[in-house]
Amino acid sequence: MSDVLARLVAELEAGTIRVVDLTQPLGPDTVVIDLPPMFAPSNGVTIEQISRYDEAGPGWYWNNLSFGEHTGTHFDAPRHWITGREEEAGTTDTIPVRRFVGPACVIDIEAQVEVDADFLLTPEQLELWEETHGRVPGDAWVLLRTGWSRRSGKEAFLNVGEDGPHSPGFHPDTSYMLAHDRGVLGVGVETVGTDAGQAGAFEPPFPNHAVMHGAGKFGLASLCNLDQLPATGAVVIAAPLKIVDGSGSPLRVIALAPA
Ligand code: 23J
Ligand code: MN
Repeated sequence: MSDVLARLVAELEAGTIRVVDLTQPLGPDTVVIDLPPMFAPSNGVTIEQISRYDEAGPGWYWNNLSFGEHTGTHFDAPRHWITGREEEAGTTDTIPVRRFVGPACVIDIEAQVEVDADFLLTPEQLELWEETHGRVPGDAWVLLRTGWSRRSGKEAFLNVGEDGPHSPGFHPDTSYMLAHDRGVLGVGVETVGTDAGQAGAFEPPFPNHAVMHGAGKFGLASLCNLDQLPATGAVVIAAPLKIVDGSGSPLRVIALAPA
């Protein structure tokens, strides 16, 4: 029998393993993706109080919630995209829970994004990262550290210009390499979606979504605190709500990291 769980508890207690919250607050101020006007928009967050120790419920506080599945820090399931529509176990309620847990590879491109908001991680740059940190293992979460989570408010976070939104992401070849050659669980980003801001104009449109979900892989959007993780060595737990036939869901993403 493994003693690793007993050691995990002891190291959490000792503080030699930290629990890092990779999740943005979810509330009325949460910024939702702005698609071109010909497409239907997603609702943001509405929180409606049912009672708060008052006539409506003298001893209890609770709210009704309303939001799109792809709001705030959220999970993209394979069937979110048309390329993944045939995926077995492709919705939030059917994905085996084992697949919500995996080692994290954190790729820091903050410096590049500083000078180019449209920066795309290329396969060559991924290979350069691997020269230092080792090959991205199978069933890993690959997290793109861009510093974008430091941008607050709709204007800065979506960064929309006359020619649409500008935010970083993955080159389509990199998405392909991660999904098919490395066999990742999925990718996570600090931006509003797992595709770059300009990716609606790429071929195919939104290639990270198309490639990842077509390969049965997942997405995590609007992450934060990636600067608190090592390049390798952390474990990420990202389990969406068990929405029946859900395409995704807001979730709490946590990482276990060495202190
Ligand atoms: C729908 C259409 C395009 C995109 C998205 C959703 C997302 O980013 C999402 O949240 O999955 S790019
Ligand atoms: Mn999404």
